[in-house]
Amino acid sequence: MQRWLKTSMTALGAAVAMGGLPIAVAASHSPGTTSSLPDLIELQSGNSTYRTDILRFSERQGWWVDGGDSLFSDLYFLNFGNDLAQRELRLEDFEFLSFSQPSADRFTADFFLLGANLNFSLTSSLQGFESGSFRAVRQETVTLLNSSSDPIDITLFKYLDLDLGGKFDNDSVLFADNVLTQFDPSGAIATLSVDQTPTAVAMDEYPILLQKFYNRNRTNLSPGNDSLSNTDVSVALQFDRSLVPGESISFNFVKQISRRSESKSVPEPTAFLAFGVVVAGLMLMRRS
Ligand SMILES: [Ca+2]
Ligand SMILES: [Ca+2]
Repeated sequence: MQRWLKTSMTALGAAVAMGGLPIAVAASHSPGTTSSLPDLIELQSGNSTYRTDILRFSERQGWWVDGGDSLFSDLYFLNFGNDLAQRELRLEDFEFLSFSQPSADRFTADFFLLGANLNFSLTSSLQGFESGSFRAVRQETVTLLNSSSDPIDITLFKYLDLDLGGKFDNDSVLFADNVLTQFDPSGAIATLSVDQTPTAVAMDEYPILLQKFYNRNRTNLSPGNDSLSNTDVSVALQFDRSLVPGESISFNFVKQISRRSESKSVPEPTAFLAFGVVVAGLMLMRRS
């Protein structure tokens, strides 16, 4: 039921084509790495599966924990310099460099942009746990390297939409001390922690934030509410940074899905079965 962007993508493509973006001209692929990026990347570990299109919003991506699907969007955008007419870039605007998936639970994708003056590297890993634990952890590191001879002012955005408990319209979220916590009435709870302090954190009802990243205007989030309740929440973090020549910066994001502690007692086999039926019913309702 995350239904909005499909039709907007065509207009978006036209906007990109007309935008005159500073996209790099040529790529030289490193030996020993994959020469193309999969449309959909899948990670698996223990009780959890993560499926993602890292380039663009996709309804096919998700994060499954013990069979329950938390519709999941996790996207990055970048602004450069101070030209207000230049909208932010998406990963699909970058020049693809390499992709590797050394194991079922990890991948790395590398890009460059600005005429190869900036490298963007994304490493993503999944850690699942024992079946029935309703717990999984994803770690994601974004590294930016200024390989030019000039300073680069950069803004990194991380957009996040996680629909907990199989329903998208009943979540709440709060941000404090660089930790974002999301929860819903089912008892499902998710956290995102980051080792860098954001310039701004915005939270809003879907799809307001996503529209900001997919329209033609340059996005600049302003610090706003630090909580939002009982709706289809989505969140964006903004990091303003400046990189001198040769400088790199890394952002480490850790996302965890779990139940509240009072739900962690091992359920009776019959109760567990009933819970599974409820979850399956919710998924069917949402997708019908
Ligand atoms: Ca929910
Ligand atoms: Ca949501």
